[in-house]
Amino acid sequence: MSKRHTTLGEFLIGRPEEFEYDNAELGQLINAIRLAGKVVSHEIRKAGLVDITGTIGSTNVQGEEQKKLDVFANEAFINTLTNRDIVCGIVSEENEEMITISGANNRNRNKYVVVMDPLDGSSNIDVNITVGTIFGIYRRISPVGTPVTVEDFLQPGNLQVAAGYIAYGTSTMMVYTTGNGVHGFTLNPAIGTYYLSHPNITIPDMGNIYSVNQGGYVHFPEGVKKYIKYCQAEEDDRPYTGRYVGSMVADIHRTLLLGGIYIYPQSTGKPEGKLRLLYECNPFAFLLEQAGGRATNGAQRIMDIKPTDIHQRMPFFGGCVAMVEKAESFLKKNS
Ligand code: AHM
Ligand code: MG
Repeated sequence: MSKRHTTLGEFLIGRPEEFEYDNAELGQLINAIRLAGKVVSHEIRKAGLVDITGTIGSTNVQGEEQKKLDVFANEAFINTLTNRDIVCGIVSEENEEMITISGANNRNRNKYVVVMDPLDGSSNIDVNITVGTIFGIYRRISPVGTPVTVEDFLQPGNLQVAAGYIAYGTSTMMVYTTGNGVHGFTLNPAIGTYYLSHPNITIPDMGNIYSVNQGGYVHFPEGVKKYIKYCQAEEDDRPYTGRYVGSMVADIHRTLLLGGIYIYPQSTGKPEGKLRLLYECNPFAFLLEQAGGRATNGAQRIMDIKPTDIHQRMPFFGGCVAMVEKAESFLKKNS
């Protein structure tokens, strides 16, 4: 007898406990994200076939070259989120300023803000490696009926009401949390439906993979260098295995499923690290903690940091609790 599989749509309707706030609205919002994810997934699957890879010659706010697919994904998510009367503002990696959405009849009644990296790891597209979309959702703090403000986006990650990612890998998967565990859904591209494939993802207590771009080794803080040497030492259950895709969605997805630690530290050239607090660090911190893991900047819980800028960068240490704590102990000893 064939097994009955739950779809993402059924999952959202069937779990009223899923959302702390307005179930229907947040459900619609997640629905909008899953829809845009399908559109982007479809486009990415054609990337090697049509003239869509390569750059378009413009740069984004971080001074990085934008790829055509970055722009496509950004527009797909912005359009899908704007078309529903739920979101009052968006911060995207691809837009320098926050995007204000005044909603139906310009009444500014929409309650949620979305932070997103529409296509993370996009330098990997031309070589057919996994990329992803990352998102976090907050309730606005400015009064309903007034335009969204930058303060609505500068909330600490512990106020996220939902966060997740879509990995465009060998399969397209959407993984999200609303604070009730982490659930993963795999897209069946033939019929355009996501099925619950990974219910209640929990990160193993301990792992044997460390993930860091060692090309920057000489510029890392002493504590990080010593922790890397610890990972490589032939002692106890080490050396650990090194794995680094260079696509945070793929590296964290693996870490969630197999355990391990993912590090993007500060360095002499990048004193704040590289990753963005709002739309890279915080969503993954929420997911990792919900899966039973830990995420810090080496000293402080990521989700307790009050952002000061919408594109702020932050060092990131995330993964199995024991491994992240070990890395932190090296940083503390060598500070
Ligand atoms: P992006 O948002 O411009 O794609 O940059 C973020 C990406 C992450 O996905 C990845 O972990 C990291 O940059 C890789 O950076 P590096 O090449 O310095 O290791
Ligand atoms: Mg990114």
